[in-house]
Amino acid sequence: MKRKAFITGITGQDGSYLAEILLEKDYEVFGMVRRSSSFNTARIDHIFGEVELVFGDLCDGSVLNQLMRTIRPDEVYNLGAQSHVRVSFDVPEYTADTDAMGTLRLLDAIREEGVQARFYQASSSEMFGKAREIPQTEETPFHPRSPYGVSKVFSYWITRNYREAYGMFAVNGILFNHESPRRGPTFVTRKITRAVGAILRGEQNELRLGNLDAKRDWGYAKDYMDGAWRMLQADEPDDFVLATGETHSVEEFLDAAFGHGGLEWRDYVQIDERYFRPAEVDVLIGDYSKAKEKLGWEPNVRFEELVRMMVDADRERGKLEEHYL
Ligand code: NAP
Ligand code: F7E
Repeated sequence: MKRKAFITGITGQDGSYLAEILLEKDYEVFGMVRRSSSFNTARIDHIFGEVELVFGDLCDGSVLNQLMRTIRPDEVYNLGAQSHVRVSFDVPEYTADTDAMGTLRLLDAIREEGVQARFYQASSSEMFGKAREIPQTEETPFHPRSPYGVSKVFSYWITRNYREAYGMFAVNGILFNHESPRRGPTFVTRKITRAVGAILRGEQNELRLGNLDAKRDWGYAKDYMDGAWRMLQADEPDDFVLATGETHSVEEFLDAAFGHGGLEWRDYVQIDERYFRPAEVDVLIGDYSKAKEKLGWEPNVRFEELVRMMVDADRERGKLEEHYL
């Protein structure tokens, strides 16, 4: 019998890569999607016939219970979230409902329905926020700096609590920023690489950005979803950092991306107050040695290659596809 996996957030960047990885491993893949007035499945259209899509929402507990009862998955990956940090300041209550309470609803649906599923929670380096040490490990204390980060801290602890209280195989993947040509267009990396493509095609002549000094540990989303799968195959449930161990500023990303397109970013970039955050996370850099030791996981794609991959994809992309991705 095929193993069954249930993914929330299957229409997102990570969900689309994870679905591909699980299909390659011969899983039966169920993905929860939200009803939308416009198409929201562009990232998974190429595997449309191979996955089973079901409607639901992390804010709707009764549907989560019903889905767990009827599907009875072997593995549950909770990737669904209002994942934009800046937007979480605009919609804090909705962010907490989805990103914090949604995790509790899903864990409790698994428990209530007596489903023997292994559970993966998409935890985030944003939980480290105003980081207490460099680099950050599984032991670094949290100091979140946004409603998004605070919600993810709740989800981290409720996942650990269900593991400790009910013996569930429930794990946190503490993932540092990970990007790809499928990254949402309003995150800074993709905003930059899309702009390079559009400038080279003569469609754009300005790029408005916020804080260029922030530093992030940027990896490749597909590598990280392989790590998420490995966490659920381990002998014991545990929490793991996935990162590259390198940090770069937004300015360095601009240098690399515009440089790869043969452009000088200073000719195009304008600083715009709108993109600054009420509280910022200045520097993140992760130590992935526990994942390397216990899961045999390492990042394959590093900063320079990631930037080139994203710029090349956005250079080639036609206008229509660019609109959807
Ligand atoms: P993403 O591209 O923004 O995708 C988010 C997904 O969640 C989409 O499928 C979205 O559906 C869905 N979603 C949003 N609100 C929902 C709700 N109320 N109920 C059910 N589904 C909902 O995010 P991502 O980059 O793939 O990240 C995946 C997960 O990892 C998220 O939980 C994120 O917070 C976390 N994470 C991401 C990173 C990173 O660097 N990418 C790092 C650490 C942790 P629609 O398509 O309908 O909007
Ligand atoms: O910002 C700065 C901004 O929005 C990165 C999510 O996947 O990773 C992501 O969160 C940095 C910040 O990602 C703009 O101030 C400058 O310092 O690309 P971002 P994020 O906030 O790090 C974590 C790990 C997650 O868990 C989240 O889900 O770039 N920045 N100018 C800008 N950021 C944006 N978005 N837009 C700008 O114009």
